[in-house]
Amino acid sequence: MLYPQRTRTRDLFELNGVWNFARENTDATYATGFTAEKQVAVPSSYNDLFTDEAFRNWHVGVWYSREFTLPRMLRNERIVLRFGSVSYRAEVYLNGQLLGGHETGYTPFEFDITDCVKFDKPNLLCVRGDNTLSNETVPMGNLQNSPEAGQFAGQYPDTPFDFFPYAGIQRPVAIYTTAKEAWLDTVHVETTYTGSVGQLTLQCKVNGAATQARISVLNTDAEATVEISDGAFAAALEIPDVVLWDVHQPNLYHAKIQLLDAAGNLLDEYTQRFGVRTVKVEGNRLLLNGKPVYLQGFGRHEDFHIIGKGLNHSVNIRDHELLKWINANSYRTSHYPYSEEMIQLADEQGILLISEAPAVSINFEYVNEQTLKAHLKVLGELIERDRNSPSVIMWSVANEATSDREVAVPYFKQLADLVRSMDTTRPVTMVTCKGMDDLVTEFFDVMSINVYPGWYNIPGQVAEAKENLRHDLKSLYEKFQKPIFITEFGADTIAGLHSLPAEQWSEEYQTELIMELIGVMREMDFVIGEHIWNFADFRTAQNFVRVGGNKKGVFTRERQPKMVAHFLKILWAKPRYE
Ligand code: BDP
Repeated sequence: MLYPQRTRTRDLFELNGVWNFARENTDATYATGFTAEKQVAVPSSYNDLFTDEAFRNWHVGVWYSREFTLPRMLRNERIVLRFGSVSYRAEVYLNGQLLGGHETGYTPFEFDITDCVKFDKPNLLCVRGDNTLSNETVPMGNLQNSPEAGQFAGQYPDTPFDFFPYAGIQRPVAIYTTAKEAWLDTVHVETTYTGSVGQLTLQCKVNGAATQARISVLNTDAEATVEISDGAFAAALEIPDVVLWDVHQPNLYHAKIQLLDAAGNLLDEYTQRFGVRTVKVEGNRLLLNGKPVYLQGFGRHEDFHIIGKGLNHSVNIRDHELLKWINANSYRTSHYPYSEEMIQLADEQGILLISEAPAVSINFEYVNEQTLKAHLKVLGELIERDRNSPSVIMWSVANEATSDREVAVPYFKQLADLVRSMDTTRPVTMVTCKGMDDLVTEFFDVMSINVYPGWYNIPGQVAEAKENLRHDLKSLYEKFQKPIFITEFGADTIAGLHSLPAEQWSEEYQTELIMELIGVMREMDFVIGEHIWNFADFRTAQNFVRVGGNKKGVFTRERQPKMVAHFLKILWAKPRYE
């Protein structure tokens, strides 16, 4: 599915703004219109907008509605309604008619509404959202397990993961048009280079009557015209004197793709952005354009006051500003696909992303075939969505599954196989907390591990925590013989709490622990990256270990630095490999 854009042949407008909102708490029919309980913002999570606890923790059916009018000049166009994401599942009705649904939040979906849209009066759009999680959703939820039976069990709302289950229409809603005769459906870009010549391969799918495709890479001499057959075409182009995409020079190219009919008339035009770069794992190094790169940065969340996980360009800009300020070069989109707009910013600003499927805390006590089906589906949608983004350098298929159980083995093999069948240009990983007991590391290029010495184990004892980490890293490497990426480590810290000598929860403790553990990681040549948990403090479900959320942020939830940020800024100013 393409990201929507306005071109010579396509129109685009957003349906964001203020919509009507109601919880589904009667037997009334909502799909043909309903009495609003509240007004709601789109995009936004609905949970923190209102003052009533009942709205905040509401996770079953909710309804959104609004009207829109289409101008008559679009009468002869094909009209598409597109959602950036609705968590967790959506059903969409236009003028009372069911268009369809989508499951698994965090990925986009769209409907061709050409046949049911009206031009002589306003159109009524009603969307049912539902964030009920179960053992068959990814992520899982409502497992009703006892605290012993799984991670983060027994909290409210009942989620086995450590972030608030925000919900609603959290990303933009748009209408775009194409010509009815023909339109470009999908574009897959792959790039490499030989010497100073960049190589671009395009694989595209097309609908309708176009017979030829003309491709030109803007501001270069690269162009090609190819035949379309069976609704598809492929093209290979060369870019002389290529400027590679890199962290310090995130150079982007634009491939203009035009679909033509037999008489040479333009039917569709779309511009696909791309960067020329290669990424691979070789020995104990992650190579970007053939050069080793050490990942320094964070695990993160889409999370902010009031809007929850709603897209907000200002917050995104501030977050990337802070990443640049602190000299980070990368982050993981823990624990789900972030907005398309955020990935685009990373492409533009040269930030490396490990793009993660929304499979956090998969517990094999509860997994069945449906869980695997949902997991494969959303992983496929994520790869399809982000595959053309140069900033995405690695796929992470899951975070902290109970991957020490035999049943996890065939499950993760299928996930790794799916990724490799779709994309052979990026390494694949799975983030584990099972250490030496992990049974699925063999399927992945990099062993990504979450470790909490000095916090969940060996609390308050930095020297012992270091010794423990040193020992564990050595044993893991000896056993698995893979480069190790530390995807999480850190300490909850209340901004403004100080203590000398350092003790848990103080800014001094977070600083000392993080800086000392990094020292140990850097003793090991096989460690390819240090990602601190977390970039910023974030909201969680309620339980007795979280005081107003998770406080492991290096920045506060307001995006101001804690003490450790200043130390990291100095350390990270000097790249690990020259
Ligand atoms: C890990 C999880 C992460 C949590 C973190 C923590 O991957 O989602 O927020 O620990 O406990 O288990 O802070």
